[in-house]
Amino acid sequence: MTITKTTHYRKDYQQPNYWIENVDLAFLIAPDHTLVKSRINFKIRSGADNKLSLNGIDLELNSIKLNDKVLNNDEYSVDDTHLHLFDLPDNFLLQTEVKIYPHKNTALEGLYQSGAFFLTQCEAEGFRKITYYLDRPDVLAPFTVTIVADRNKYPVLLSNGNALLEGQLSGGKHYAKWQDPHPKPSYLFALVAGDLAFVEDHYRTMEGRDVQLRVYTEAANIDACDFAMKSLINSMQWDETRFGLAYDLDQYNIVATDDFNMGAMENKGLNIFNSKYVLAKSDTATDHDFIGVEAVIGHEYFHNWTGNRVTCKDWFQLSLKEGLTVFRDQEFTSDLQSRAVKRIEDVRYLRSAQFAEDAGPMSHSVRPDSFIEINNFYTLTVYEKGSEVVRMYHTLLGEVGFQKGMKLYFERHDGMAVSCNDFRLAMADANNIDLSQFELWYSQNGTPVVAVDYQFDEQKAQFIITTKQSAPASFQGESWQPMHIPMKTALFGKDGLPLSLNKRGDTQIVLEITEATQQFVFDNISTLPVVSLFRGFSAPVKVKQEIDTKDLSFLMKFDNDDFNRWDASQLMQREVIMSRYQAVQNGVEYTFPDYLLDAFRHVLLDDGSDPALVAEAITLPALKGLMVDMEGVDVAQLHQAKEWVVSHLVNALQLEFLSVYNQNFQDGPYQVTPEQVARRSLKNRCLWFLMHTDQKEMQQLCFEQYHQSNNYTDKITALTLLVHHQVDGHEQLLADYYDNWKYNALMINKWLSIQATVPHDGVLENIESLMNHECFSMKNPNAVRSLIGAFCAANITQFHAEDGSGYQFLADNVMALDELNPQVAARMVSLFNDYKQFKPDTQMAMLTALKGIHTKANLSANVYEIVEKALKN
Ligand code: B3K
Ligand code: ZN
Repeated sequence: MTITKTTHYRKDYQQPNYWIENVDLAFLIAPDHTLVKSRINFKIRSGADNKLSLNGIDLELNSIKLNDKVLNNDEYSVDDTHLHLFDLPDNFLLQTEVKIYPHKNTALEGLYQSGAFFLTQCEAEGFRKITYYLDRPDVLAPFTVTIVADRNKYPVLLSNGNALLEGQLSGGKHYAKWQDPHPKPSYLFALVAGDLAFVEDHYRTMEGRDVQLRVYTEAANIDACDFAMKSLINSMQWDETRFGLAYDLDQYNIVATDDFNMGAMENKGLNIFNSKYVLAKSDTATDHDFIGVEAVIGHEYFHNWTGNRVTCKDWFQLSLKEGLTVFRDQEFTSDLQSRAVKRIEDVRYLRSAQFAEDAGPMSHSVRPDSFIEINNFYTLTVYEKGSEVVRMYHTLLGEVGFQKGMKLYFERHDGMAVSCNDFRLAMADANNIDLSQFELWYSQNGTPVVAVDYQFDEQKAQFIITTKQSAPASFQGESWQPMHIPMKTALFGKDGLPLSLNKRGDTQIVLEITEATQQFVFDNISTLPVVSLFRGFSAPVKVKQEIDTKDLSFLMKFDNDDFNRWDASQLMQREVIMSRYQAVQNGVEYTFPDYLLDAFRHVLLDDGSDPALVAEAITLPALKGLMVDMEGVDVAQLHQAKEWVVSHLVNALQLEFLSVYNQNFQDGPYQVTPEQVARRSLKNRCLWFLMHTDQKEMQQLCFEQYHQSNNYTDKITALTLLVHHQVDGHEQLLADYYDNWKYNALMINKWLSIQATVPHDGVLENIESLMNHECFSMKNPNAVRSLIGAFCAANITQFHAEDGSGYQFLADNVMALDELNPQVAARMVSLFNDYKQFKPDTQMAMLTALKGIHTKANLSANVYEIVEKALKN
């Protein structure tokens, strides 16, 4: 393998010398190799030089012809990464044949094997491992693809677009020919060949096109595809009603595989999915899994317009398609499930993980300026913060204005490869507003800080909000410029009712912060109001304000913004955990405050509340979320501070937890409806608290839930609690589980994760022995993530064990994995990126592990880039 570690810069963008008019590929699939024959028509870009370098990695070139003439050795050259051609005519046909070895491909990039079938993953730069090509997103061409393979072993042959022909060949072979009329970049190419079963349905688009829909999987899993199919139909319908966008081919195929580096891939007409986001049945999938399937099916489907029809000019513009498509999938889930829960979950994740990324060594802007390995930039910043940036247009313009912007964006750019700026200009022009300052959301990295202050003048009946925005510490540019920040705001009177804020009588307005320091004046405010700011998390910023517990309690009761009501509860809980943590550190007393008990009691017993929101409100902040704003963290002490809070709550409120648990028990058939999901999540959250009592009765309750429930959400919650609390009998449950499910990879991955996250000493030895278990393979990314990833990312206290064993474990496995699958190895090594948050000796131990990786010979560019940046930081 060739390892180049060059930095690529956004400013260096140049169009290619040639464009591609059309592509005709033939794949001859044999068990131990594949021949790829290509016929590509090139046309010079006017004014460009008559030479061309095509990308190609790990290809054996068998033959090369230009306009039907075999090229001599001196008419081209090949190195580790390119095929170079010179003295070319303006128009020409290039024909090549290359040999590749998919069965040896453990990086799962390009054409590879999963079980008994072949499949591809080309984004970002995998196509160059298939054939010589201009493997860049701004080169768009229509593709025709012929696949030839053994008829019995590979009865299903799929590629992009519509099926054109199929037939039998001699020697037990058959072929299929596919044609994709929509010009596309190479990263959207896909091919699948194997023995797969499918479920089929149809959808008639609003334009009257009858689309055949299929979900393919290995035969053993065919009974778990119905929910995915339903989700696909829901996605097609939703995109028509909410965005006015219809599907544009006669076929839509989805293929599920157990061997995949990420969640799924939006290849035109042929999505390839990690089976985790396709297969779901009530006895094997949790509510969360079901909603995840729906969201990812939606996400990939929505890419058909935002990504495929309009794609990215270069990979620095990745957020153009990803941020926008995440926004669209978030809205899809919000419209179909609980909008408030979705928002809470997304923001919780953004604040703990994206804020951390933006404060660490990999901090980059939504539109990065440089990278070594593009696969390292499929980040939370590009995806989740990118989605928040899109959401801010929506907040500023409203649904109608936003959709006007979308319409203009497609009118201008359908069939093109464009930039984040093009999207911003479409939003601005469609609404006749100036969004030039908004560009800073794409160019400045780090999380902006907004400090807020209030003044109230009773005499004048005037209330003033002063905002000061400032640069984050991680900002890497020349000089920070104030950003355009929408602050959704409401004011509440003492009676808990929202005040009218303007002549129209609006009780919520979007204040636009554009200056470093700014004042917003409200007249006719006769008594001091309680302020609800950044409602619904209207901008991805950190807010600094003095807010007392009285106001937090008030907002928890009266704020009519679901998100902010939840946020008030989190702020209060956080405050108590942090006070205890600091008290222990300083050796002083701290008494558990009654107000937190009152708040919990109020939330738990308020019959009028949505159980989903109650469940969220009683979920204490996770350690990762707490750590983001801390320095010198002592993980063990922080964990103990949280446990101290939990034990106080559960001692005082055991009866309440138990009664809410019982009230939310449900009979009847399992369904993934917002109502049912809400009640299960509340009930299971109560069980989580009750298990902290360590009482036999509560453990019994947990066993009963495990044995009697009719759904996997309840079962796995109970099992996890029994295992994590090491309740007598849990070993037997784990053994039975394995026996029941050993042929179901997804179920076994969950079994691995439960064990990887046991928060007790000895867990690492168990993990090491599980790595030798028949069910585990380092070559399978899902297994790696479920065992090694779960331990390092979710078992915080054990990963950060004082003896440094967790860090050594991660480092050793990153190095082993890097030989097999650099993309996954790079994800794993990123778990060291937050090392600066910890106390000095923890930092040192993490750095030692990182340095160990750095000295390894032949690191992939993927791992090298992450480690290098971490060490430079
Ligand atoms: N576009 C793909 C991600 C590709 C990742 C390449 N390392 C899935 C998605 O975001 O929809
Ligand atoms: Zn995507």
